[in-house]
Amino acid sequence: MAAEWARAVRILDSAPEICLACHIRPDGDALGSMLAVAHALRSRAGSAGQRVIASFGDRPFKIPRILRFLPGAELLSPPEYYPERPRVMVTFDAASIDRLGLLEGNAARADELIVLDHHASNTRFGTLHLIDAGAAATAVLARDLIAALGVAMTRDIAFGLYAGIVTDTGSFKYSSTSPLVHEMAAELLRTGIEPGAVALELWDRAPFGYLGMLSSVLGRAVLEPGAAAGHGLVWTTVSRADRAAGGLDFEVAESVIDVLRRTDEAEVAVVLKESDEGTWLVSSRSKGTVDVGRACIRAGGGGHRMAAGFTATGSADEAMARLREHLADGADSGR
Ligand SMILES: [Mn+2]
Repeated sequence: MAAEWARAVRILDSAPEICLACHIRPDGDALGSMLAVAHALRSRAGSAGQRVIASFGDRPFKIPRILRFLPGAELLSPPEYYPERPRVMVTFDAASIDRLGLLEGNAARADELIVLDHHASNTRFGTLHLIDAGAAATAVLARDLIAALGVAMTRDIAFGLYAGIVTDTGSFKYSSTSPLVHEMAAELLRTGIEPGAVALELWDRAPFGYLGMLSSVLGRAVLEPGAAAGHGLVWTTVSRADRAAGGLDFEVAESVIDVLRRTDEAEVAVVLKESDEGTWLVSSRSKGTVDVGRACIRAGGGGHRMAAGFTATGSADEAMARLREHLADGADSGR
């Protein structure tokens, strides 16, 4: 692993142009990690004469509303302007190449493809892999990369990294929250970023229409005590119609799972979110007994033991039937 890091630094030190990409519909870890590294590379670009390009493969190219507070939006460019065949490309938080969306082909053609990730399900699609499934977030690896590049921590870098660790540890609530995560948080907070301001942007605000959406979505939640091998399942859907009523973007659906997962009677919580295009993005959370990562990988997606997801065309009921089947024997594995 040390040799891989040294090789990554050598590649990044000598590249005239570095192309960064995170997974589509980026979350705080994907975009935060990428922007942190973009800031770090830019800060030394003057001396190195390097060009830095950062993007993600969504069309329309839209930074999720809750992430617009991150410094560095001006460092991003739409995927249309991405080099066709990057000489050096780095991916962030993408477990497989298809998670790069419109930039999948660019990644496949890249001469050097450095994969920075913490998903156990990572398919190792690059030429160099900086992958640690034990890391709480890709942001932890991004911090290590920035340190290896010899760039000092700044407030702009810290914003992205902090967004990454709070997103992936659920504000230091998930069991991925290690002493190391808190040590890293301390290092980042010392740059002067305010945790309250980050939390407000990420989770603690929404338009009024959100309340109505939440009310309908939670009101039709279903509890299936016998599902997930008897460990219990709670689930609901967030349709386009639910969002349209309040004029809400897709990303507001992301927070629903955090309410659902409180259910005492269910080990597994699932939210099916309908995209503007009509596909279903299925998110699942486990309290630990059931491996939702394994179930979602079988359903064609990816993720971790405690948090995972997949995408489904067709109806929500079909997607749910598929997941129910995979969850039926997903209990107690790996324990
Ligand atoms: Mn992540």
